[in-house]
Amino acid sequence: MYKWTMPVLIVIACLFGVYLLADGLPERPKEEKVAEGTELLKITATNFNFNETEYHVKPNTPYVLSFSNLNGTNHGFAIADLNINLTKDSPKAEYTFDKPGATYEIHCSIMCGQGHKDMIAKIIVDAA
Ligand SMILES: [Cu+2]
Repeated sequence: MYKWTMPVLIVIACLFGVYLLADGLPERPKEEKVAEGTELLKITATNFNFNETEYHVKPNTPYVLSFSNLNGTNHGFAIADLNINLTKDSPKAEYTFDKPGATYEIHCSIMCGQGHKDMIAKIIVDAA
């Protein structure tokens, strides 16, 4: 065995460590921002629930609907009456709820497993 092998390996390992420290740190999660006058409605899904059973929104206010799966299998967030379907690949939509008092049914749009049919919620547009 060459006697310089170990020192060289140690130096390479150190350089790699420095590289990881400098470059490998995960980015801090960014606060989600929406334009002024626009509201953010965050929806998350787990097995087999949405984070709320009722989402209240203000009428005639632009909303950004932002959907994410927190854990479990892949889920979707669909508002059938509004033709909105949010998934991992298209997690955002903009919508202005213009009917005060209206209620929209939400269901999971991806066949996710045993609790799929119970993944239901509502969006309720508050009175003006
Ligand atoms: Cu599902």
